[in-house]
Amino acid sequence: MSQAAVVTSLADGILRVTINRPERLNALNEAVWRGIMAALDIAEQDAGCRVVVLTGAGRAFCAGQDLSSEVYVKGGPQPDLGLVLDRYNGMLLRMRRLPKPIIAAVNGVAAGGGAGVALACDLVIAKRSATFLQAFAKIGLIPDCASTWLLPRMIGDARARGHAMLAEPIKAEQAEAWGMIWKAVDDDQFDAEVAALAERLAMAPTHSLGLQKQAFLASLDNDLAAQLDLEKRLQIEAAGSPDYLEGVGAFIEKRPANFTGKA
Ligand code: LHQ
Repeated sequence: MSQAAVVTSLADGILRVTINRPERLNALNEAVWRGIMAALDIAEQDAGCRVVVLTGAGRAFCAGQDLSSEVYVKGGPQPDLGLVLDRYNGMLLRMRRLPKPIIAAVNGVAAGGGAGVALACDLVIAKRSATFLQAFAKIGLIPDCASTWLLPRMIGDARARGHAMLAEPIKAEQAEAWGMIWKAVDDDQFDAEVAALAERLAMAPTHSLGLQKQAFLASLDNDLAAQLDLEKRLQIEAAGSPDYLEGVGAFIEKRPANFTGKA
């Protein structure tokens, strides 16, 4: 039997999603897309999931689209790239809209669409030895999987253009310094740091983190007045959650809060 392209496990509030094609550096194909979509079904529907950790098996996070299948036929009629990108676009929107935090645990190179998938997560933590590569210019393509939208907002237009047009790998430390990722950590500390971050978010007020995601996503398009209105609406909703009462109660009583994550 062939191995699953994506392996998922749910325990202690943490849904761990591992892209599992290490021999192809976890390149994306239809099976990987289906596996991540199935994991997002679990994340959306299972109240036992309070945080998602997305990572790659072996030495890479994800090398982007599998260039040996689905998108290239030597000398033949070229496949429908629009169909392939429709799949990824839908997946990326679901990730951004998921009302729970997603950690990208970048264990190695994140290239092409794989970089986009990582950067679309809420918190990106990377091994110091990992690199981010907008590989597209090397093969005559443009950055996709949200990179042209995310990068200028994250690192500014000048760096985004240089990073994409020169298609040179950026070290995790540089990515952190540029504000492209949350944190670069020593390789031997990576597993422990990812576990600690995931455990912390699994005990967080999940519902309000989902509302934060809505606010941050909308802020990228809203003007100040619209964003203030949205903050007001979402804050009123957050204040209606049991975790608000628990959080304030814990503060007053000088004890740790015990959040349920519920709405
Ligand atoms: C691969 C891949 C790969 C297949 C390594 N595919 N086998 C979506 C859909 C529609 C339209 C187009 O756009 C997209 C989005 C995209 O993502 S397009 C961009 C696709 N990705 C790339 O262009 C990156 C290609 N890979 C690389 O540049 C290098 O492999 C990196 C820099 C990621 C890693 O380099 P190395 O560490 O030197 O590893 P390697 O190149 O030796 O790769 C190891 C193996 O993995 C090798 O196979 P082999 O049989 O020789 O051991 C590679 O062929 C295979 N592999 N990436 N994307």
